[in-house]
Amino acid sequence: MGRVLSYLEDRLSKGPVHLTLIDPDKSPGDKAGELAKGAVELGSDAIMLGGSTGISRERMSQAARAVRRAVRVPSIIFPEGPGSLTPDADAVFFMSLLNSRNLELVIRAQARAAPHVKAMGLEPIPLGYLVIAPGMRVGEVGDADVVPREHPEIAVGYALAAEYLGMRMVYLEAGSGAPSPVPEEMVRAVRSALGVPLIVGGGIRTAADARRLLSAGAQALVTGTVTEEEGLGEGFQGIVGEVKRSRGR
Ligand code: 1GP
Repeated sequence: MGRVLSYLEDRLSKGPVHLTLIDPDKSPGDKAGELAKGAVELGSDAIMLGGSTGISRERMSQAARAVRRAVRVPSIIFPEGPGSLTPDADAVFFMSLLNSRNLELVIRAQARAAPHVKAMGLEPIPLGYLVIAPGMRVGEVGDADVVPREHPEIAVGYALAAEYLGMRMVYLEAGSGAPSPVPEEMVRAVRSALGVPLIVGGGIRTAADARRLLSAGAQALVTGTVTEEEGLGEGFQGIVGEVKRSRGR
């Protein structure tokens, strides 16, 4: 098993984790490093790099180098395609957009990217990525057949299929900036069926959001917008605080 996956699994064995998503377009270079440093000091467990569309390799590399200088926790590329890969990060969520209608995002881009991942020495973390309504921009550009919020059983089917295909984690994504996160009912249903760690992201803005998702069984929470819009203030601290608190239980 790769170093970053073992780090995450070790942390997850002790309780939930928090992942800070930094967009190298919105927080380029040293700004990404400063944000990562602050987030990790407050208790975030790893840094994800990605976000908006069209991040160039140069931008991704600069941000990854700055993050590597600033913190000791792993940096993981959250890719939008093969163009944003860089050897300056530690790992990549090697993911399939499970409910995309576009084969490009299910497997074809991955087939083109895989040899580059190998050549770069980036650790691939196999991940099933499922877009839940409303899905926001990723739902649109990903041509996702979004899972309706009132149908947790559909999410359970996809999540279990991902596990049975050998993916090591499943990510339920409501979409960056979603007005509300993935419904608790859906998180609960998926978690009770799933044997691999469950990541939840999209629309988590407050400590109360985090608390609800954690008590429904989310094992990793991803936040991006809250830091982009409010910095590392009350919202971010409240979310990370909830993750740490539920780790202590
Ligand atoms: C997006 O799930 C992540 O891919 C984070 O979403 O920006 O809404 O925190 P937010």
